[in-house]
Amino acid sequence: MMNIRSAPAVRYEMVDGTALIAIDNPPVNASSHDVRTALLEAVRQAEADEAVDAIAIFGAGRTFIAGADIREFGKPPKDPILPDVNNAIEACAKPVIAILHGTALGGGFEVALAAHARIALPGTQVGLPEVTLGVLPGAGGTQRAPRLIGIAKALEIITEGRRIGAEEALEMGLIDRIAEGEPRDVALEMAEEVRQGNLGTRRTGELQVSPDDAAIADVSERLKAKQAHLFSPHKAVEAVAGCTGPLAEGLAQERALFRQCIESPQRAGLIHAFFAERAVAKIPEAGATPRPVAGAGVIGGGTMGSGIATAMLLAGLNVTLVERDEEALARGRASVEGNLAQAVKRGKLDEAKRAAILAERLKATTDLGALAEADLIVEAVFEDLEVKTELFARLDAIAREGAVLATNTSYLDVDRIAAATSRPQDVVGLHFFSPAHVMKLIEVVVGDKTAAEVVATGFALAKRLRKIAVRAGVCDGFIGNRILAHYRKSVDYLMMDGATPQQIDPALTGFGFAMGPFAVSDLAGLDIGWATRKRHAAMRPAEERYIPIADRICEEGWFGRKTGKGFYVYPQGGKPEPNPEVARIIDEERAKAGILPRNFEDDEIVDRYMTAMIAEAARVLEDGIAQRPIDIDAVFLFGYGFPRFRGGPLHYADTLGAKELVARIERYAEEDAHYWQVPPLLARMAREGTRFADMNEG
Ligand code: T1G
Repeated sequence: MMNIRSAPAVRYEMVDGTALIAIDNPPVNASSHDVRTALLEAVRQAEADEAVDAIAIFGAGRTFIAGADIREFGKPPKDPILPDVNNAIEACAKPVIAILHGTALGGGFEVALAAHARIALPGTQVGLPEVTLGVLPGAGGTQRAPRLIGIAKALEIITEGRRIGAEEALEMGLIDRIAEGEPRDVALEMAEEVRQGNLGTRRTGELQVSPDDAAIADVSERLKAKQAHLFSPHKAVEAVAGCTGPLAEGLAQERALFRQCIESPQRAGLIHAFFAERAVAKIPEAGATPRPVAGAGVIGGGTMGSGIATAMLLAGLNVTLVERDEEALARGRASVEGNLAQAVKRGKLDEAKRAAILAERLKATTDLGALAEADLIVEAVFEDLEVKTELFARLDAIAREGAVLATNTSYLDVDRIAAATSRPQDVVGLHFFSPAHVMKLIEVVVGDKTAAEVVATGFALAKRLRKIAVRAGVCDGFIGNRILAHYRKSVDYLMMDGATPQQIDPALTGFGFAMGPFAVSDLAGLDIGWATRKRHAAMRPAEERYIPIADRICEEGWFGRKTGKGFYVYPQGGKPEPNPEVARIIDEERAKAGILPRNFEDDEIVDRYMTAMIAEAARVLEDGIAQRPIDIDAVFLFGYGFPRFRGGPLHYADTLGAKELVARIERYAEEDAHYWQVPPLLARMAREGTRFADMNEG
């Protein structure tokens, strides 16, 4: 065995004529500058070594290269850039094989495409997910993938950015073989297969590809319809379209288009969203040991309770569902069964598993005592402080020592609920978002006395449910609903002052929201907002502008989609139309208030809406309810349909700058000084020239 030379991030070994190049850059072998430099040098060294007649590249640790190092995006590129490394691999005079395992994605899979053959271990996933990060395969993927699988298939996997399992990749022609064993052993075995002529090798770039203008036109049409507001998928199609010419020209065009994507604000937003999803787990209690949770209790089988129970069952937990009487229990159980049937329909679960879950892991009872042994109990009963404190007092007498007692309240005071027990340290808020078995966000609401390992248990449960937990402090509405309650008023004011719901909603979907605020209210049920406004009535400051339009709609019994009428009317199976009655009510209320309606441009609608959201988010930060701006971004990205390519409200705020935001608020304050107030944090940022991004470290 020849000498082993090592370089940062790459290990080089020569064994019986095979050069073994192991990428070793934990945690995911991202192709950082060190990796690219050492990989290129190792390939050159192997090519020059007469004793070498085959070269194998594989990953150490849990995966092959999982992509470019996205922390380098936005910084000046440092040679060797990955396209150059891949071109050297492809041009190598000796056979180069790539042994894939784990998740060979993006630039990692592009290294594999430049190799002369690709072998995957079972369970490997490959893919070109760059568009999900606002870029495109920029290291040869748009040129080499079509040469292996044709333009149509390449366009599909590149514009969808999906992961492809080893079997499907083999069938498509993206890989050449699936082999069992450790990557290093498979590398030696496959090198021998090449020597024996049992494994063909060829340069992907030399393969011909047939033009397919129809596929390009189809995808372009689809993207225009579905993703008009996104930037990189269209550029990816343009890059692939160049693959029928000489490789060098196609690669040059790909590089130019990739650089355009790198410079786009959408890339910054999507990368921020990628890191936000992971940053939120960095909490003060991260070092605490979560309590084990095998069996959970869910109290309340309504929409939330049955959704929570479903999410837990799908994650493998045993669940005891408790309701107050047989009739409610039957409804709750039926909701869980319905949710699971939907999961089967969507292909998320097979029929046998569904049956097994219902037979073995779901218990339903009206006896609260059945929760005596539960490791964690979540209540999702009626949103009333008295009801919840009474229930927690009962649980205190029933639950075993060390059980985590969680409330799913969406705004009530978790400390008041905890105080109803002798164990406030075991009480935490787990605010799920509806539908609880679909929405990714959970706000973990930490009470004054909540123990660190109880917080850690909430985060561990969220991970197990494949959800994203964000740490929140106690206040009315925690992070998301508190901010929503504030900025939602901005559109009521706009409606009162001259805009209409059917102008406001499209202005905001044009910004990137999946739905406008009035359509969302109709979907959620106008009665919910009505109840919130009634709850706040006693505390509402006299100076606050109150808009009675939604109340009047509710007084007519129009609660939105569920009653067929709200801000919009919902004809059976037809498209929603503006409710003409609402226009009448708006006119009446404007007349009563002596308001002469004025015109609003879409941009001003968006500016007011976003400025109100950012202002309240700044106050949530000042009050310590959210740890960092990135936590608030995560709440809105994963709980409120905030457009992912914008990165979240505070990432978006940084694109405007604190000075601009303060100026806007001061301008709007001339109409309404109570609603439009400059948060001290924002004023300070404007003075100091700082950004929310500066507060995300640590
Ligand atoms: N670059 C830098 N850091 C990365 C990274 C990457 N590509 N991928 C993951 N990390 C960090 C992540 O932030 C976390 O850090 C830790 O690794 C574990 O990640 C030229 C331009 C690979 C499936 O899109 O999908 O190649 O929080 O918690 O759940 O054409 O990470 O511990 O500090 O997610 O096991 C294309 C992105 C890039 C893959 C593993 N590649 N990564 O999931 O662990 S663009 C991707 C993932 C590109 C080329 C273009 C997942 C994973 P920390 P994790 P995981």
